[in-house]
Amino acid sequence: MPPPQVMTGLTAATMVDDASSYGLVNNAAIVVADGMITWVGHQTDLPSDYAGLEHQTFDGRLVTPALIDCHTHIVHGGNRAREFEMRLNGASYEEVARAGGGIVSTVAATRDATEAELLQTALPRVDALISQGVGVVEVKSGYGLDRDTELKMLRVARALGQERPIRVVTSFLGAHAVPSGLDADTYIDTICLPTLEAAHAEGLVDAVDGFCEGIAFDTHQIARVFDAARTLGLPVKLHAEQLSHIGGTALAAEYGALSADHVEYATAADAEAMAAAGTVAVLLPGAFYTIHETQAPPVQAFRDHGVSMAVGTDWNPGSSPLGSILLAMNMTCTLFRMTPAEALAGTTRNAARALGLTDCGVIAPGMRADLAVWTVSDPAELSYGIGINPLHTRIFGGVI
Ligand code: DI6
Ligand code: FE
Repeated sequence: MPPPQVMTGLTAATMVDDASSYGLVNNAAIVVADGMITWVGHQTDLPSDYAGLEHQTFDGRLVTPALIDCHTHIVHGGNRAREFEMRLNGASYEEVARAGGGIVSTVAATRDATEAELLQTALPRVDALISQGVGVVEVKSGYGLDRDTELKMLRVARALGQERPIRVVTSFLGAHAVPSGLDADTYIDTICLPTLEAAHAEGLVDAVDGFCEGIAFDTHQIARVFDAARTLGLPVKLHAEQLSHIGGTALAAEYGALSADHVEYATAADAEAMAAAGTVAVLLPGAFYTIHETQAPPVQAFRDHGVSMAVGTDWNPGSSPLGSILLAMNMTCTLFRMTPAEALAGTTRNAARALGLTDCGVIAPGMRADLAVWTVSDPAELSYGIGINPLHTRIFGGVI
């Protein structure tokens, strides 16, 4: 085995749970062996067996856990620039959806694309995230709405993790929209649930997601999808309370969901239920911004009840064509009044939690050596800058 790597000259934002904000360690050193963090602390406390090894110094730069984008739809065909133009001519997101646009138009483009084409268009998206220090990306299906295309999307998602040094976590989002020509219940019974079983049998599903909304599926329909997930032993998460309050968050909490996402219309009672269930609130300011939403998620209620908050890009061709996790952090501060420390926790520790991952998201012994080194002196700079990328080095599994 190669000798441990010793990194010095760092300011470490460890993001460890018991820290009040960044868990900062000044003049820090980190030791990595076999892809894992084995030691972190003040450089002066470095154990003697490490102190004698060659050091790689970072000149006082900030190191954070590698960022985690815990909510994306980066595998999809086509784009919806035309719809963007329609909305700017006055149509609402719901009107666009009801007029046959929206998700279903991306479904047509995704069905038409080959697996190779989908991979080629998704890779630059992954590269953009990697260039911003991302080490884990969640990728959803949901633009197939038929068996073959849902499986194709999930295979492409898995392939992204083979083609690039990044960890991919998949979510089966068969219950994303009702395909034209079917009613929602028939779709769930005859297509969505059998496809979930097939995808799980191929090892393509890490979690099961749904879109609980007036324009998609109601709580009873989502509950059937969640029951199927439970039978298969898969964790669940949910797009809930994005455009209206119809009970998705409470349902998610009832099923012990990893996360409830968007949650603009969630209430204090929902926050209480989420806290009791350990369900993470995933905030997605890119969608809020794009669709001109005015109802901000109840951030203060989440704080008051101790709900963990994560932040994602929701990168998708319709409601959030946002390819920057750093910009998502900035937006969650400016639009939702989260603090920069909460935003960074939202793309590290709490994003890991939203994906059910326990080996990343903080800098601590025993964690994977997924790190991001930034040319900034204050961690608040990561959320403060708009369209600025101060990444110096990303380290993935101990490899630069
Ligand atoms: N909520 C969203 O914001 C996206 N999906 C969802 O369930 C929208 C996806 C799209 O418009 O293509
Ligand atoms: Fe989404």
